[in-house]
Amino acid sequence: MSVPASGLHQDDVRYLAMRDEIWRGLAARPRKLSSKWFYDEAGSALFERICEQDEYYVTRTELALMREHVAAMAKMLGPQVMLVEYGSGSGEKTRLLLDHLERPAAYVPIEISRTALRDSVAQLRQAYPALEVVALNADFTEPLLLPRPHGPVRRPVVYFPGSTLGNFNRREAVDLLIRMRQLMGPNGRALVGIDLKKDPLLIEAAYNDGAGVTAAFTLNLLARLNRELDADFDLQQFHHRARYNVMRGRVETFIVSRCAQRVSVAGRPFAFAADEAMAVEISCKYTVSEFAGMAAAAGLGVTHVWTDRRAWFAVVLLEPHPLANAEEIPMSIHDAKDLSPDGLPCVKNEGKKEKAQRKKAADENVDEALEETFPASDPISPFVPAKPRQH
Ligand code: AVI
Repeated sequence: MSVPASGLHQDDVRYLAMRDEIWRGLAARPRKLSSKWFYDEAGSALFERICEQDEYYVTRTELALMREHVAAMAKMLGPQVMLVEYGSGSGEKTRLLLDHLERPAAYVPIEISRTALRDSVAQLRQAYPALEVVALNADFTEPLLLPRPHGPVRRPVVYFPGSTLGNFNRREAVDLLIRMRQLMGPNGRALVGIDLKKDPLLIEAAYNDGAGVTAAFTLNLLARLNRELDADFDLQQFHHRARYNVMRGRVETFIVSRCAQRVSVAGRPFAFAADEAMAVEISCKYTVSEFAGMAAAAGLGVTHVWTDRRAWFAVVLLEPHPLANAEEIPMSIHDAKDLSPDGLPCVKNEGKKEKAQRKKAADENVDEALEETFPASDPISPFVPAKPRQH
């Protein structure tokens, strides 16, 4: 375990970062906590159960799509792919891809939860003993460097299944796609799973399953704060609410206070009014052309779309815009010798100053996710290819 120069233990740094972010979210109006806090061990297990619920069509639709088209996908990606997955993924979709890829060069899962990463890597190493697996314990929304596997790599391919991109607002999603383009480099490709717009009732039911698993998943966020930040939320006094906002094309999930109450989080008091809602998740649904517009804003072109017969879900193949300026793309390969003490490669993070600036901007826009829509006049400037250099 590394000890930063300040003398603080790495776990203390993580604790303080979590505490400060949660405090900021609870102090904001409207209150807003990131859905990334859902995924502790209990939350990840609950998410697995959500995927098995009849109402949650997302997982089984994507899986069926993968089963039907994985051979075609693998053929388009070609041989000696370094498969880089956003998330820990030892699941069936990853295995389908690995089974069909021609001589995959390496598999690189990028996962923020160390335990989830360790478990999935152990399973994958067992299932694919000949495959080089290099785990990155990192946040894929941050700048990353890829490892350099031992064997030859023809192209890196970023795999981002599950419609997890939909959990980011449009600006964050475009930023993530830009990082993806930078990470994959000019010859790279990305395979991204997106949930498509459909009957609002079907979508809303998926986030309000009859067995109450999604509600338990949402409220586990409060239980996690009780466990990890010494908070005293009474879970009986809050409820889950998920509604599909048709105009914004997204499910918006809230935790609502049943009564006026005071809660303490890491020693700081917060007062909730009766029926006050706290935003905890968005799950964006796209049309293929909306998604293609976001990809274009990030310098990526859609080269193929696979969708099911009902057009509920799509897996999209992306490649860098041919005129994306190579100079703007930082070198994304580093030697895998840069290991943390427990053997997982470290990633190079942005500097303190950049991080502070980004955090400040995020604080100022804490409720941006609530305000955001998909208008044609979206303020995000589109990707403009750099002019070819004159020699
Ligand atoms: C992980 N993510 C894509 C899921 C979704 O559909 O937004 C998380 C989830 N939240 C509630 N149910 C599922």
